[in-house]
Amino acid sequence: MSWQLETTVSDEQVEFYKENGYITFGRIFTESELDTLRDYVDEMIENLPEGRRPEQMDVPHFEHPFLFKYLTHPRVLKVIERFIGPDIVLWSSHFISKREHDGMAVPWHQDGVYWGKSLEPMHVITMWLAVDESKVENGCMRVISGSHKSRDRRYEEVDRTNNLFGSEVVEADLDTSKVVNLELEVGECHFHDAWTIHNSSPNVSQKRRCGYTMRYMPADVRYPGAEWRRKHYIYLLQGKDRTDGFNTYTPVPEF
Ligand SMILES: O=C(O)CCC(=O)C(=O)O
Repeated sequence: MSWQLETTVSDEQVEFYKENGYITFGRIFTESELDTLRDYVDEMIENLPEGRRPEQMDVPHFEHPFLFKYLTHPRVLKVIERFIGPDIVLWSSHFISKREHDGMAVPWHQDGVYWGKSLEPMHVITMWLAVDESKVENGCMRVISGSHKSRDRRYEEVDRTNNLFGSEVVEADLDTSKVVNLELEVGECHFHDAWTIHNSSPNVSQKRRCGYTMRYMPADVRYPGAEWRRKHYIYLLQGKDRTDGFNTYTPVPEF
C-alpha cells in the first residue's frame, strides 16, 4: 500500500481520544523522514554503552538535537494542537526498542503515576511513533480503553529482570475486558493520555519493535522541576507560556 500522510484530526477523532484515552492514527512523517529516523536510532543503539538496554533510551533529545527535527515538526504540532490546544510544551521523549527474541515487557501502568508530582496538573499526551512495525507478535503497546477516567489504582512491585519499569497496577484494578492491542504499520502512530493504563508484552518474535514516544503538554501545566530528575528540560514549542512565568523553558537547540 502506498505511503500516505494523515495530518488532520477530525472532531470525531478528538472526541474518541477524550472518551477512550487513546487513539490510533496514520503516518505523520514521510517514508524518507521515517527511514532517516530509523537509521539514526540504529546508530544510537549500536553505540549504547555496555550493559545499557535499547528499551532504556530515555530523553535522547537532551544529547541528540537532531531529534528535534521530529519533535518540533510542524505536521506533528498541527496534530498535537487538536488534542491539547495551541500552546505546546515538549515534556519528554523515549525510544523503547525491544530487540528481537529478548525484548523487555512494559508492566501495566499510568505515566502520570510514574511521573509522580512532577507536573501540575498532570496533563500530557504521548505520541507513540512506530519506527518498526508494531504488532501483537513483537510486543505492541496495549491500552485499557477508558481507564484514564479514574486515577486511583493500586500498584505493586514487579521483578525488573525482564520488566522495563519496577511497579505495576494490581490485577484486581485492571478491567481486562477493555484491553485494546494498538497494532501499527511502520510510520504510523498512536496517542495516549497520561492516565491511560497501558503495557506491552516481551518481544520473543524474530522482529525488532522500536517505538519513539514523543510527549507533549499544554503550556498551562506547571513544572516545579524538583525531585523528578536531577536534570530535565522542557521546551516551549508553540504559542505562549500560560503559567505566568512559573516554568523555565530551555531554548530549542539547532538541529
Ligand atoms: O513502548 C511500550 O511498549 C510502552 C510505552 C509506554 O509505556 C509509554 O509510551 O508511556
